[in-house]
Amino acid sequence: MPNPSLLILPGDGIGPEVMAEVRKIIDWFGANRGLKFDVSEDLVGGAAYDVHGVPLADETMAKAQEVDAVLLGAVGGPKYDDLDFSLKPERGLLRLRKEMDLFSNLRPAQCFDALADFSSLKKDVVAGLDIMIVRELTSGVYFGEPRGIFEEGNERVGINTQRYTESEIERAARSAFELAMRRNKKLCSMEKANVMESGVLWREVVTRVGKDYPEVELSHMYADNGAMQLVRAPKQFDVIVTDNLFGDILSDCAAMLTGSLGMLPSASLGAPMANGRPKALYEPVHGSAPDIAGQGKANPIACILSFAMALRYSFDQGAEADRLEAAVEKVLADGVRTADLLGEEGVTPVSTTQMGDAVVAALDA
Ligand code: GGG
Repeated sequence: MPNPSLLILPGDGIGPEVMAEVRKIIDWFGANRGLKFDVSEDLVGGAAYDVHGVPLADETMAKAQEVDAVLLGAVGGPKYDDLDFSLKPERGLLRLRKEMDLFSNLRPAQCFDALADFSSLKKDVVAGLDIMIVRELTSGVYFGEPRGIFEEGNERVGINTQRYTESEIERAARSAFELAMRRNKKLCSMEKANVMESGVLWREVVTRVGKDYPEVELSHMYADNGAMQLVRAPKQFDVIVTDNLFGDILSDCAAMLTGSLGMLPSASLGAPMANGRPKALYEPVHGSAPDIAGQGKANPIACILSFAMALRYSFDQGAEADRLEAAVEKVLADGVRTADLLGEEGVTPVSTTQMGDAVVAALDA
């Protein structure tokens, strides 16, 4: 049997720094757990633009379609702010999501015990928090047409279109119900059915899909209320399903319940491939953080936990994913903190590299 294949796209800003730490973890699993991967590396985002003049080369896109999983760091940066919209680094990532048809983006927000005091909220509100946000990833206002900046009379108008078909809503909803079935059988769907037509359809379709999952307790919430409830009482939720834009915003909000945006991994999953595993791309929820890039300050945990999700969802290695997550938990319990996780007086932050080394040492322990 050939080794499973993994395409690594470090991207821009802190992407390459956090990915270097994941490479250590991948090597550890090869050396210590007999889990060897065929790893290849390529460019995405601004890094691809600098070399190829586009944020994702066709050859890289083709490779991404062939491998068992893609692991991506982050894209974007001020250097590319003035580029034509079609050439911006983010368009490389959007192309990957769209052409791989990764419609279901799983964003778990878990509060590790060691960080419960550090979250933006009171300890009793977040201790033990374990929720999963399912963000629809290939449609909605990110991709709807018409889009663009047009002349209208004597001024310009910027247009984006929020658009969802029933089948797009249905497949995202189904993936969320399936997850809910494997968790606490509770699903909350968030939209703005009070002001948006797409929200009315979203609610109707999710309700219809729910008939196939009678064991799942389904509720609906307007997304603005959902944001407030996430901050007020996040443990009322188990799985949340929402659209592309609301999912982006709500998951950043949920990140602060866990302590830092540097803690949140994600898995973007599509339809099953010939081997029965879903097409998949794994990436930290955070972006390229140009303000701290190159300073060794970035927290690599979100990217490391994204690899744990790859072990679980693409490589059928749930026990090894648990092992890696436990190593992260141990490191945090030991008080190791990157700068984004500093709150306690007298704690000196570790660098990105030191955090990666600490996770490897915890795996060894
Ligand atoms: N690792 C995530 C990342 O690089 N995000 C930047 C980005 O392109 N975000 C677009 C979005 O997901 O809304």
